[in-house]
Amino acid sequence: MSDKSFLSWPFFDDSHRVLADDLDSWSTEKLAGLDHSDTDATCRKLVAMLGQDGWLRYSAPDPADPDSRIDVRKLCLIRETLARHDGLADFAFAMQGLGAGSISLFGSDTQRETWLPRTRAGNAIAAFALSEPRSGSDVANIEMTASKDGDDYILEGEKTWISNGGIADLYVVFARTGDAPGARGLSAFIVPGDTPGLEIAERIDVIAPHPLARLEFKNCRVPATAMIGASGQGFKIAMSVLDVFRSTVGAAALGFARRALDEALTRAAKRELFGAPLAELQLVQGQLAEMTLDVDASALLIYRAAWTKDRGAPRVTREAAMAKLYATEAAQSVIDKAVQIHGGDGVRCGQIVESLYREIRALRIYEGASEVQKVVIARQALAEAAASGGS
Ligand code: COS
Repeated sequence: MSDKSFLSWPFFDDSHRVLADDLDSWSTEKLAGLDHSDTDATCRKLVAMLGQDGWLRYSAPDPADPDSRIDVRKLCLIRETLARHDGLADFAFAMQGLGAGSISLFGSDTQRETWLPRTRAGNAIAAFALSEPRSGSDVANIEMTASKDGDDYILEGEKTWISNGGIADLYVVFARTGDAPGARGLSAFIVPGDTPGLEIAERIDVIAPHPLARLEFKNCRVPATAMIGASGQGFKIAMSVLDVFRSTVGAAALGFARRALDEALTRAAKRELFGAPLAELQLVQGQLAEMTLDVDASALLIYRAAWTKDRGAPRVTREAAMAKLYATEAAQSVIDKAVQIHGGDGVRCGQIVESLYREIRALRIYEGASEVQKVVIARQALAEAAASGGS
């Protein structure tokens, strides 16, 4: 049983506590024993389940409800809880939010009304297509082009490492419209998965399987109405979406770390060594203490970032970068310790800590590698110091 005491922290209200409890019960009932042998099929099934049972309604606001807005604390609680139960379930939920995020935050009424009811119901799978072979961390260097042709744009180029690539019904694609060099020359487009000229060039296998692909766009024509926001706004749209969803990556890492800690605590209490439970060895106690501390420190940074955004801060770039950086790096360390406490069983295929060890690794890379988060944090600290006259 995971520690739930954090739910009484002042970042949350009763609606958050009820959500976390209800989803935990749902996950225990619905995710145990899920067959993962066919990743695409399982992912589709998970999106449908999450949609049917109402969890995806938190991933994008309801276009029919003017008061509906993204609650980042709820997104984080959902990712943390799902990740604690099943990494692919977390992925399925997260990508619906990230994929639809540009439409939720910047789409026109028509775009929101067309797509969000479908992503919220789990009837349309969404993907966020930003990275390219030569621009993963350096977004301003995107090479893919979108050229105006009458009332249309023609997309040419490549995207890679695209989560849900191959199974998505809609891709939000960032391309160069040439309004200005660098970051100011990008725009965002909604591209339905069956658009002629969009091809799945390669499926990419990774150590914790989930749908992932390289996409090619050749003479791929979309109407000008597919553009999200204004021409040239693409970089800011991408960054603003990442500002919301980066904290949730930290939350997923936190879910993995909590599960690893739970597994390690159980193991340490049950497994005997030198005539006593492992838990009585002070070296093991030291590891358990560091793991518990890492979990709470991560949670504090994540829910600080989420609460700050929910309170209406226009930008939480620094808070979200800290949450993602700290929680993903800490989770890697927590899970590594859990593997060590499990001894040989820790690296046995099929063990929970073994799969957590594979699941966590990508989170230190995607949606802004740890090094990018450090750049973001340092730049802001330097800018603030310069603005206040330096020290
Ligand atoms: N929200 C809104 N606007 C933002 C922003 C944010 N979070 N971050 C930057 N901007 C704005 C800046 O204010 C600047 O605007 P002006 O031109 O009006 O001054 C503009 O965008 C360019 O910003 P900046 O100069 O910081 O851009 P850089 O090219 O130096 O890029 C990093 C900065 C490295 C931080 C950015 O490219 C990044 O986050 N990279 C990682 C991307 C990523 O997560 N990739 C993984 C793919 S998604 S799975």
